[in-house]
Amino acid sequence: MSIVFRQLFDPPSSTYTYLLADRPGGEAVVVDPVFEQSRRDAALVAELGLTLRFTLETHIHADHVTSATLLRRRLGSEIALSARSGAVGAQRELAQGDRIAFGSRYLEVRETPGHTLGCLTYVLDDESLALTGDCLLIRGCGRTDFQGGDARTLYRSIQREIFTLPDGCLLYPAHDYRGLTATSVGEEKRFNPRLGGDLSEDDFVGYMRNLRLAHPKQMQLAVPANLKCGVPDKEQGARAEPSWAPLELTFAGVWEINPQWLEDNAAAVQILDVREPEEFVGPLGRIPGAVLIPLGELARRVAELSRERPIVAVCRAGGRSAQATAILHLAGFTLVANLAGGMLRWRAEGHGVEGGSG
Ligand SMILES: N[C@@H](CCC(=O)N[C@@H](CS)C(=O)NCC(=O)O)C(=O)O
Ligand SMILES: [Fe+2]
Repeated sequence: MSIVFRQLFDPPSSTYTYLLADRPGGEAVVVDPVFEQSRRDAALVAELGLTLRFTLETHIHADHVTSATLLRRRLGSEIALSARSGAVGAQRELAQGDRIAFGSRYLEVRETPGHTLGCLTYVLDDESLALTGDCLLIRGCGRTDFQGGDARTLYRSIQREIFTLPDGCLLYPAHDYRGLTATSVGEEKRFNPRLGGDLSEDDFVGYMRNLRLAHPKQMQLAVPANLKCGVPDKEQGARAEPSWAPLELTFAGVWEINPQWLEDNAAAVQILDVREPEEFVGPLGRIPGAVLIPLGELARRVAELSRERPIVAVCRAGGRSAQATAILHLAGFTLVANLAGGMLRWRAEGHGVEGGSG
């Protein structure tokens, strides 16, 4: 069976996070997860039916906080990073040649310092792809002016550990600032403007000395947090999670509540049915206490809803009501969720119905 591979993006930091699993429904690793995207990434793992074994860091990031600890708390994954990273709190400290097994596959660890002291490149067992972190970027490379960076060290890491892979080996970096997604060993050997073609180590050092990049905006916050594997402080924890109900975020980006919670807490929320009027009085019936505002009328009728009490949107199968939550968010409502599975699941689970047949 074929491997599962997903490239995920965090727009504010231009970070790529990678999900790899040995097979659909198998064991997975996530590389370089971003704090603000932890619910999204956990949703994808769940929707694909995967068991997350490890979160891996390619290095201590200066521009975003890792979600390694958040994912560990949610999914029980182990945290793995370089023994030379200086971080505390990992379950596994990695060094050259280590293998990270997930199901029937593994990633091989290669030490590629230069951007930071503890940079790692992860190479898939068959050398068909490698995750290079900020060591080698697409037609670029990681900066070498902080966190123990060193241009000569980086040059030698790339030559020794990456350019010795097969030319066809695909390379996936931790960042791209132009939206480019992948490259290959052969391409970078020829076309990397900093060290490809006939360029020498001294050419590279000269280039890197004159990069003149501003320091990452998040650096003061990100580095200390990442040295603790992204343990959230109280304030961050509160900001990340809606607290009025045990909501689940789908990979599609919709916050959902399960039918049982709604049945138990119906009195505390506004139940908003967004189906058409004939469906509201039709055979599926409706949830007791639901108010009807058809989806097409919602945007101009939001004033009929309270902003203080949470709103749970309902439709036949959960699709139109998901769009209703988006409309409500745009209108400034913050306490909003979609009823997962709509009336179909509500009835299948045997919850109370008003009207309807059967
Ligand atoms: N402007 C970015 C800085 C990005 C940055 O410095 N990225 C690092 C990776 S952590 C790098 O090595 N960039 C290399 C480059 O842009 O050539 C931010 O504020 O986050
Ligand atoms: Fe970096």
